[in-house]
Amino acid sequence: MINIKRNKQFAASVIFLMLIIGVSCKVSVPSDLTKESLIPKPVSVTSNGDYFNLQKGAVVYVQGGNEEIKKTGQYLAGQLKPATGLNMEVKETSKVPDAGNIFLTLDAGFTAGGNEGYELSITKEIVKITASAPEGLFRGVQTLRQLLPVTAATTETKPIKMATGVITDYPVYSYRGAMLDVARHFFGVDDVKRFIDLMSAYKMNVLHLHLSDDQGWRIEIKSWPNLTIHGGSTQVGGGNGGFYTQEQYSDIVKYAREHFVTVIPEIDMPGHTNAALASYPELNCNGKATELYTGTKVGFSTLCTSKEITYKFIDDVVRELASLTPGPYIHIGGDESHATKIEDYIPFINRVQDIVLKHGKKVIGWDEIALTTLRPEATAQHWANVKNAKLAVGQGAKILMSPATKAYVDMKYDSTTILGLHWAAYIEVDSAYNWDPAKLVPGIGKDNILGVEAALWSETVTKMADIEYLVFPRLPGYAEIGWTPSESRSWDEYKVRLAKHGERFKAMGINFYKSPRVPWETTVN
Ligand code: TNX
Repeated sequence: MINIKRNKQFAASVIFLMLIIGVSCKVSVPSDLTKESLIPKPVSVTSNGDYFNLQKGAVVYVQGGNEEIKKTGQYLAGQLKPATGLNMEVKETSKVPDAGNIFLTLDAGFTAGGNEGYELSITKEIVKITASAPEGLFRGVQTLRQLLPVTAATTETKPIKMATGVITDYPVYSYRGAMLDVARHFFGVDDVKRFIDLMSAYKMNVLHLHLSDDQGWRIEIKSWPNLTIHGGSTQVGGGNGGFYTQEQYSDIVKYAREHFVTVIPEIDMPGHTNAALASYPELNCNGKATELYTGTKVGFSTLCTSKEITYKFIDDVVRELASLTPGPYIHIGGDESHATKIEDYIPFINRVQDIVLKHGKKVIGWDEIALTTLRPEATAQHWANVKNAKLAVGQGAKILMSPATKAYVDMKYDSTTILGLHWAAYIEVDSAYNWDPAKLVPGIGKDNILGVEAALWSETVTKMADIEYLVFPRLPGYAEIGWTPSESRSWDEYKVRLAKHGERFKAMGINFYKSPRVPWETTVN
C-alpha cells in the first residue's frame, strides 16, 4: 500500500519534472528584432518579421586585406562558439558571401557615428555588419553576441534563429570608460584582461589604470627602479602588492587594443605619492624616505614641489609611460593634495602639464587641476567639486563625468553591502543608471563633456570576484549612459533588459550583485 502510494508520488514528480524541463527547453523563437534586450540600447532598430537561420557550416567572412578586421572576425568566431556550439571558420573575401553566412565589411560611406558607428543588417540570407572602421565592426559584433543565446548546440536541423531587421547604431559620447585602481590592491595581468573582456562586451572603450598611490607603485620605470622594487612591494592591509613590468604593461595595452579599448595610465601627483616618497629619499623636502604605507587614509603625502629633481623624476616617468602608451592621454591625478600648499600646487601642475605635452600626450587630471592654467586639450575629470568643473569649462576644457555619488563603483549598493565604502552615497543599480551627464552640473552640457567613466577604487577590493561584485550589474548602465541618447533611456524599461542579462552574467562566470530592484529571471538566483 505504502509502496504504491510512493510509486504514484514518484510518477507524479517525474511527470512534473518533465513538464518543467519541457517548458524551459522550449526554444523561444525571436520574431521581432526591436524586442531584443540589447545593452547599450541601440540608436535605431527596425524589424521585418522574418528569420535568419544560423546553422552548422556557417562561416564568418571578413573583408580581405585588413588584419584588424580579420582579428575581429576571429574574436567573433571565438565568442560564438559557446553561444552556438559551432566551430566557425573565418575566411577573407572580396565579394558578398553566399547565403547562410556572417559578413564583416567596411564601407567608407557609412559615416554615422564616426569610427564606432555600425549597421547590423539581418536578412533571411545573411548577417552583415558594416562600418567605416574596424572599431565599428567590433562594436557591432558585441550587439550580435547579445542576439544569440547564452549557450546552444546548433546543427543543420536545429539552427539558431535570429529575427531579421536593421540596427543602426553609434555612441553619444566618444569616451566611455572604467577606472581600475591597481594601487591600493594590486591586480595581475589576467585580472585586467578579464576586466577588458567584460567592459568591452558593453562597448566601453577606455580603461583608466590608476597605477600609483600612497600604498603602491605598479608600473616598472627603468630609470627609477626602486619605485617598483620597494614602492610596489606592499598594498592596503600589508599584503605583497606587485607591479607590471613594462613588457606586461605592453601586453595589457595590446590586449586592450584588440578590443578597441584605449588604456590611459595615471600617475597621481603631487599627493597620493607615498610609495614614491618611500622609494627615493630625494623626492622628499627633508631628504628622508618615508615608511611604506598600508592604511587607507588620503591627503597626507606630497612630492617636494620646490626641488628640481622632482621634475627630472616626473619627466623620466612620463617619458617612459608615453613611450609605452599608444593612446593620446596621460592622467596626472592631482586630487586631494591636502599636504601641498595651493601656491605650490598651481605651478607644480602647470609644469607637469607641460611635461606631458612635451612627450606628445594630452593631459587628464581630477577636477582639482582646474585651479591651475589648463593647457590646450586638457580634460578635467569631475568627481566631487562642481566649482572646479565649472572652472575647467570656463577655461575651454572638456569634462569627463565621474560623479562620486553616481559613478563610483566602490560605493556600496546599500547599507548591507559588505564590500565598498559609502562616503559619497549608497549607489543602488537604479541610482547608478538614473542620471544624465549633460544635466548633472548646470551650465555643463553635452558639448562640454568628453564622456563618462565609472571608477573602481580598491581599498576594500582584494580579488577579481570582489571587482565583479561591485562592477556588475552597474557597469552595463554606465555603458548605456555613455552610448545611448538620454531621451531614449528610462530605468523602468532598462531594468527589464538588464534582468535578461543575468543569464549572460552567469554564463560568463561573473560574481554579480542580485539587486532586488532588478526583475531577474528566476534561474539567475
Ligand atoms: C577619493 S576620488 C579618492 C580616492 C579614494 C576614493 C575612495 C579621488 C580623485 N580620490 O583616493 O580611493 O575617494 O572612494
